[in-house]
Amino acid sequence: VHPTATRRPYTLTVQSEHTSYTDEHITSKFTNRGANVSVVDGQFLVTPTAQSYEFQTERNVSKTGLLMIGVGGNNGTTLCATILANRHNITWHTKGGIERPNYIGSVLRASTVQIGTDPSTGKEVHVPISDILPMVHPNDLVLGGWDISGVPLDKAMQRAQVLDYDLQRQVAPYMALIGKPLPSIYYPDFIAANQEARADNLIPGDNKQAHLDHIRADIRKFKATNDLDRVVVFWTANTERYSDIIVGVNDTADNLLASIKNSHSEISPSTLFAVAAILEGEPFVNGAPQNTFVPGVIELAEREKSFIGGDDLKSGQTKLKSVLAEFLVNAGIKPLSIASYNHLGNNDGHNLSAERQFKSKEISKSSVVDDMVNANHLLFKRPEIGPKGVPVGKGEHPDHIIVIKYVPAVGDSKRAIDEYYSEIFCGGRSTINIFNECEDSLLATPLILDLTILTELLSRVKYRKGEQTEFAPLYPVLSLLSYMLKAPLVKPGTDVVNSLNRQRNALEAFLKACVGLEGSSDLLLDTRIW
Ligand code: NAI
Ligand code: DG6
Repeated sequence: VHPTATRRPYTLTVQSEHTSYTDEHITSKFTNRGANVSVVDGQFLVTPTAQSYEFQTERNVSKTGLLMIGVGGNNGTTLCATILANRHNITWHTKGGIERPNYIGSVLRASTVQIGTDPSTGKEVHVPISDILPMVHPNDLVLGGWDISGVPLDKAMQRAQVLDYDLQRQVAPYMALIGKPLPSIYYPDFIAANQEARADNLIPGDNKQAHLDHIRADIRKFKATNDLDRVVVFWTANTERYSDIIVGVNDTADNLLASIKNSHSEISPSTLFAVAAILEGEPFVNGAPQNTFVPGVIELAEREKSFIGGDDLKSGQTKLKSVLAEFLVNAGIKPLSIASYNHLGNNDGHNLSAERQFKSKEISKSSVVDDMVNANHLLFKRPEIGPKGVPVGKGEHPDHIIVIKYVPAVGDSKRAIDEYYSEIFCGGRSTINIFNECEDSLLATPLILDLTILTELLSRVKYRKGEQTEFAPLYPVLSLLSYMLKAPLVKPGTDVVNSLNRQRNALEAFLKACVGLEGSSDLLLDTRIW
């Protein structure tokens, strides 16, 4: 068994006055350091700030279920089959030899973090990220879900054509035990018309309140039947079109709930699933790009203190873009245009060949360089400031286009081509071309695992600030999930961070803070001084 696939006992102990352990909790003290900046007469006045916090993490990992909407699709079936292969240690033959199951591609299970230095050798010590705090092991997730297609999971896995035949053959009996997906909600206006033939497994009727109640009952039943503490509800179904945000319809929590009662046509299936999870007090994660989280959903999550995260899994092309764009801009090089093209032949590609569904994906893929560009006013002109102090227009930005084409022959093996055309020193030009052939669902599946496991963990972390006496749960919008998401949902009014490195640093820093480790490990002060 690959090391990342094995279960390990929790082994990390921080010996410090800032960290304490009981059978139930790990409690840590943390000082959040920053700086307030004001500009007076053209001078930056910077005042360092320090705010004390305590974090308390429940040590007992919840018995966790993962209910996927779209479980019969490529991601859903690949996730179930690969967990089963890991759980049952199934090996399979390919023309290259024997393959073993693993969790490569999962940040939590297959990447490490530096926790300090061994004084006897002076060498850095790295541990798997999943060793910092107690986390659910993917093999222990209880799996289930809904799909508008009633094809049982063993056959749905064959339909997806993602996994090698010899693995499919061996895992099929286990997939058959999960069986047929639960019937789901289908409002044809939201996904491409070319998906209609799949829709044979539907909750009857068109009453949206009844649909919401049905989904809520499904979640409760799954939780009770499997004796679970926590159920993460995960949208990995087709990309929907954007919903219109309409005042009085979906702009507030109360309006949204009333619109569901009235079966308003603008309430999408994904929004109904999100509302169902929130009302059941279970986390909801959106792995697709549409605006499931209309303002009413966010307000409802705040009101119910229920966790939400999204949007859209960030697997290959966009991850690379967030790294490359940051590299260019931080190197003082000015990207003038980024042209991104891809073609793919799976059912996701088929759905995205419809204009309105493509639009949702185009939006989530487009925003990924915005913060890096906005952070460098030496390269990119800021917007003019209007008479009332309000910025006029958006400021300078590289041309950025997204093209997606459906080419059935290549199946799940997406081909992505990106051109970065940049201005360099004294009028020079640089062109970088990337060609990336990626097995889409094998990149996406570990992200679903990471998002589920992190979400469960974050639901066990509480904090108190300064002199507060009570510990409180984290804010419902889990922006710490950003590393795995193309268009991260953040607390309203706060900035989105797209930089992959900053997203990863934030996650590492947060996990370390929860065990009382702070400070930048990259300062390496010992190596800079005598
Ligand atoms: P897929 O098309 O193979 O699977 C989607 C499944 O959702 C289908 O089985 C379909 O029948 C089902 N479905 C559609 N509407 C539904 C509803 N209302 N209720 C329940 N089931 C419903 O797509 P795939 O490749 O699994 O991707 C899933 C989603 O994840 C898509 O939105 C895609 O854009 C997004 N995504 C996929 C990535 C990848 O690399 N595979 C990466 C990033 C995002
Ligand atoms: C074509 O872009 C299909 C999409 O669903 C992507 O495969 C998916 O969103 C992953 O995109 P990226 O840009 O993260 O590789």
